[in-house]
Amino acid sequence: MREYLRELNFTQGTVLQRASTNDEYLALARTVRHYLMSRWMETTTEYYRTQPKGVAYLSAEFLLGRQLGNALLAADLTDIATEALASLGIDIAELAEAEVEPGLGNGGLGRLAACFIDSLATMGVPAIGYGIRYEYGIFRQNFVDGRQVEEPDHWLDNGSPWEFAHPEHEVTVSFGGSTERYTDGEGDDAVERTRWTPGWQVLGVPYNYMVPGYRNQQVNTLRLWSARATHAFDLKIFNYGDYAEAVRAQTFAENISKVLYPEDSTPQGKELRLQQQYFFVACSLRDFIDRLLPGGFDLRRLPERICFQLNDTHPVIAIPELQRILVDEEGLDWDEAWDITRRCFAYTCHTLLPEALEVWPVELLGRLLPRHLEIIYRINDDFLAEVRESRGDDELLVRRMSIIAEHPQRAVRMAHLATVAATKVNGVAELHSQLLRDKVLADFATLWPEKFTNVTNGVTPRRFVRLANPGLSGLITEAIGDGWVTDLDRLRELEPLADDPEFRRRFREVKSANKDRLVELLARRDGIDIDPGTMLDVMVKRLHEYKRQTLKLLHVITLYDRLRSGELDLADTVPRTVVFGAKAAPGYVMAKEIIALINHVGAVINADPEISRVLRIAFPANYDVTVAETLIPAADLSEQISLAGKEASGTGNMKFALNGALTVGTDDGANVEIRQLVGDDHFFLFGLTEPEAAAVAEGGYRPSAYYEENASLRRALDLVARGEFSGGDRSTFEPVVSNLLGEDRFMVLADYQSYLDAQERVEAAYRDPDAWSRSAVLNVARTGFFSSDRSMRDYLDRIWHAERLGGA
Ligand code: GPW
Repeated sequence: MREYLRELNFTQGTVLQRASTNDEYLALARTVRHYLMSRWMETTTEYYRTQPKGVAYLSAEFLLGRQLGNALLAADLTDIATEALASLGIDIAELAEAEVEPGLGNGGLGRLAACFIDSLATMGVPAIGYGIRYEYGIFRQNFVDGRQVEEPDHWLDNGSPWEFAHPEHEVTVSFGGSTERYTDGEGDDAVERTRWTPGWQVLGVPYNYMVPGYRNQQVNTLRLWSARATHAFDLKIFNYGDYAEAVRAQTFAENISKVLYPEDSTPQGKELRLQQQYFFVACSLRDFIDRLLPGGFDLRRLPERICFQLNDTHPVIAIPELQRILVDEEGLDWDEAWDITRRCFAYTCHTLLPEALEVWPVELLGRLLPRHLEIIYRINDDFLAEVRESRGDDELLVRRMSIIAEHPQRAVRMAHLATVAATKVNGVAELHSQLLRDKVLADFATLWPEKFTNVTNGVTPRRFVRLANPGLSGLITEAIGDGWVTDLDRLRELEPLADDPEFRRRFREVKSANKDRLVELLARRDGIDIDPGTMLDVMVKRLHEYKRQTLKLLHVITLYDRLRSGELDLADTVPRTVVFGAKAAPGYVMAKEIIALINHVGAVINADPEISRVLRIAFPANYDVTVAETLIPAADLSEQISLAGKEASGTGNMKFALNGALTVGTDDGANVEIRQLVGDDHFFLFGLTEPEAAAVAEGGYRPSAYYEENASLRRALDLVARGEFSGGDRSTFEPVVSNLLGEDRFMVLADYQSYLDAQERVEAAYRDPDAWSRSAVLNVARTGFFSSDRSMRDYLDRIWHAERLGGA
């Protein structure tokens, strides 16, 4: 309290009576931060002193979510702070609302990185996260006439109390220019070397963020890089007197960390994006070598000290960068350097969609990073020689495996580069890893079977259960103690309580209170009115055709159609609120059409005085981590309905199950493992399996056949086509309809009937609240496996072999 007032007065420069909510937030944030500071410094010095083997998680995205609640929780200060502020007449919840979440990621991939660094800190693993401090995070979504409009996310407007700039640790990063061969040394000692003369440079300034472990004295670091113009640029201002030109140059440099690319699973081959990628990995490698290793460290021993984990291909340019450092700067010979480089990297693949695999045109890469392109060519030559040696002269095979694609243009396949170099390659769920081995990277898996492994994703129970669902957390702790927060397998101990009527009643009470919280949030934030007495059926994730939001929508339209025609009795229908949350990549036209369609269908249904009593759509704009934290704990039904074989894992699916929602889902990604753990009776499975879907595709999929044969599907699609949801205008949603009827790449129509059947089972089950809550409790009890702590143990055992210091 004294500390808080001091911050308010001396740092924030205000007094209690005049402080704004933002002042109050900043003062509390600084108080907590101050409290964690000594742990942070101790953790850092301990790592430096003991030089254990650690992990550097390289990720272009860290979707952190708000920091205050998590920091208070980790420090065990929540109650103290709440009471102290209350005695000053301040509501801590209101104050926490002032924090703008750092949205430095797009979705699943970025949020996974945030969960992983939380677990690493909690488990006492020597780890550092490296990424980019985007000035603008993921755009803010608004709806205008139901259509998505993007607004910039200037999350740093009020300053962030969580970051610590370290301009004294700046790193210089080079781009462009040319390379030349030269002879180093004389006579017998003479060796041929390469010199890279860059065309331009920028500075990377690191910003450190605390990553507090849960109540364990451990605070790890997330280090995000911000681009600045070099001092040389500054000097030129004075030397040439061309002030405007120099400032322009500055802006040019700073553009690199200006904005997060908002494409998810569909990379944009933009030059600036490649600049971002190289910028942050070059800074990170330099930083690790120069600042985290002792002076004079022999880089031949680098693999004993670090594993660089590559979060998808975005940081893969780090591979030729390390090779360049070892060969060009350290003077190691190629083979020795390559052996070291390979042992320092591991690669996680997060997709199965071919269009999500990054490729960089040789022309672009060679212009931006000429030396790296040469190194990639050499890596490829050596690799293809190895392939020919072990597999004979199979030119088709060689072409398939080459790091360089020849068509449609010469380009570097980053996933191939990563796979060739990495010690281990992992997928993010059992099915996904299997499909990587069998399909996407099959040739590589044949060559190096032992390189491939799986680590099923996980989510942090601290944020997504303990913080987001205090009601459920209290109930669990009362039943089995609080050990589950860092040992989520202990949720198993709840299993017997699923048969305890009193426990189930209290579980329902919690769910109902969570729904009330959501109702309040949606009313206040979006002016959306929903009834907490209805089943909450939730589909939240990025808008992507493979995730099949349209399948959910066709179900809703069918319900609407049947209610309207009287085929379904209003009085005998389980009332539902279908909640959508989804951002579309700004350039993804079809995704944006689907958003508009959802909103238009919602407008029609919600305006119907009769039908809206039992069926409503709620689509709050700008779904983010903060909304997720209120939404997920309130959900009854979790929609995980991607076409089998397309969703690598999913992590929302885990968050819902852990918060006691039942899943309606396909046999895809981690759904498979969720269903195995919770049991068939407590999971609503539907749809084609991956082999079935592959067979259908093979045999020539004809979506129109389903349309012709299924009357209810036909009626739903016809309603859209006839303009029922677009004021009679048939052209508005024609592209969506004709895409489904013509191509339907993700087999929405093929799975429609199966999905409808599953939803009938959902409805039947929901009519028995006691049986439903028994299933819900069992979902919680049996999904402790999906803690990201367990994911980290798997990475440690299978990939990193790093040491754990203290920790839980
Ligand atoms: F395409 N994921 C994501 F693999 O959120 F790069 N963004 C992406 O750009 C990619 C994957 C990429 C997601 C997967 O779609 C999801 O299934 C998975 O749970 C998540 O990454 C974390 O592994």
